[in-house]
Amino acid sequence: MSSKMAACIFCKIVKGEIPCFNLYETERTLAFLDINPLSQGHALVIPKAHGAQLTDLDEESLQDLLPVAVKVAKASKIIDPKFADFNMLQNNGKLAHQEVDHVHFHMIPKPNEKEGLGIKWPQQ
Ligand code: IU
Repeated sequence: MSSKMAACIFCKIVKGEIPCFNLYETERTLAFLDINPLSQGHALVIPKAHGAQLTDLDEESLQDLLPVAVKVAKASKIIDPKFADFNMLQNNGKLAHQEVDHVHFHMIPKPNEKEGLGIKWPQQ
C-alpha cells in the first residue's frame, strides 16, 4: 500500500477506521453523507479502491459509480420528494478545488425552498 493510500481519509472510511453515515454500498462503491453538507442530504459517492482522480480509476470502479449515484438520488427522492432535484458534481484536481484526493461525486439535493440557503427572497 502506498503512503498516500495509508493517509487517505476516504480509504480509512472505506476500511471502517473512521465512521461515516453509510447510505449504501456495493462491492466496489460506497455512498455516505458529507460531514459538511451544502444542503440536507448532501452525499458523496466514492470508489472503494483508491484513485485520486477519475483518470486514475480502472474500468470496474468507473462502471459502478453512476448506478450507485442514481440509486442514492432515487432513494432520497422517495424519502423526501423535495430532494427530487440535485446537483451532481466532481472536483477533479487542485485547480478544480478538489480537497480530498480520493475520487468522489457530490450529490447535492436542491430543496425547493426559496429560503433554503438562508437568503430571504422578496415575495413575488
Ligand atoms: P472536494 O470536492 O474534495 O472539495 O470535497 C471534499 C468533501 O469531502 C467536502 O464536501 C467535505 O465536507 C467532505 N468530507 C467528508 O465528508 N468527510 C471527511 O472526513 C472529509 C471531508 I476530510
